[in-house]
Amino acid sequence: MLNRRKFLESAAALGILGILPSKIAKANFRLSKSGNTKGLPIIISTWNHGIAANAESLKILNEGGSVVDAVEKGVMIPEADPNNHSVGLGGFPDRDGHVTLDASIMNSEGNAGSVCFLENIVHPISVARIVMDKTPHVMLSGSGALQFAVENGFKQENLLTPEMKKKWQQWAKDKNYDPKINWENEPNKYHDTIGLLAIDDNAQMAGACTTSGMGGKIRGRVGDSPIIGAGLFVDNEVGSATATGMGELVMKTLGSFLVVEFIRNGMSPQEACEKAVLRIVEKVPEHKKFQIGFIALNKKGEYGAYSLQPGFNFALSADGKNMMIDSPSYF
Ligand code: SD4
Repeated sequence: MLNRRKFLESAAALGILGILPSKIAKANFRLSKSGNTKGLPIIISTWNHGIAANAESLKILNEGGSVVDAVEKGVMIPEADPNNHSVGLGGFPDRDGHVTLDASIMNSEGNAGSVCFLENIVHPISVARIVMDKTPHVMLSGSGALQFAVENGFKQENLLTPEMKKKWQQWAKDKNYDPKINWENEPNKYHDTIGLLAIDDNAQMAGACTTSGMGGKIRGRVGDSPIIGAGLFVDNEVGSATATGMGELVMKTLGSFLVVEFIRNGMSPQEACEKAVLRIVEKVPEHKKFQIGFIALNKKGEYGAYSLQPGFNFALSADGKNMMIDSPSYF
């Protein structure tokens, strides 16, 4: 198990200690006695595609946009990228060749919106946002979510790009549904779900999570990402968390809610992410076969990340820099 001490040691071995601890130190922002924040905003998001998403989020904040605008617009970048094969347009399809999308969003007022099993819409996160802002509901699914999107002016388009159609046809020859650790990332270095958390310079928090889910999944399968409390949870008084990896494990433990509850009970975001991964280890016997990663922020702007397996990384935008950091892991 790679604990935080070992994580810092390995960071030192990699020669990044001079950078990383100062980043960590600077990221451990405290609310000053006057209530003003120092060093905010902070944006954190999953995987390499987080760099571009964070940059867009930060731009929105710098232009005076709200924190919920920032998280939505941030994750729209990978959603629209046809070369990103785990989110939105160009996502790896389900077993039957359909790209089906899940997304969720939460704002600082504790409101939530989500869509699941949504087809033909490039930006499920924006549909989730409208569910949150304009309806009395939290979650819309499948054809109902699509109907709602179209009624709200979203254009339908085929999300299965020619490249992914070819890859799916190749895969479908034996339809061997055998999800493995970091499975979506092989063999073409695809990257997973984007979960993005932000805290603005007034210490207001929001989060967004969007994905095409498990490639080759059974048609109709919905993962953790649109389930409030599983793939995403934001409590503006306490902190926020989001998850990536095998959604079934996150759903069985209500992972993101658990991380935020651990923070509420006094843990740092790092400790909270570690404890949530441990919960999966303790409760889900098949955990060894899969990857899970959590990232989290607390109200003070401290962040944490932890995964089950090595290989998870996250993008951190803080103190005028936007950088990738490898997460410590249980195994
Ligand atoms: C899901 N958690 O649908 C998402 C996708 C993901 O690695 O992150 N897969 O289960």
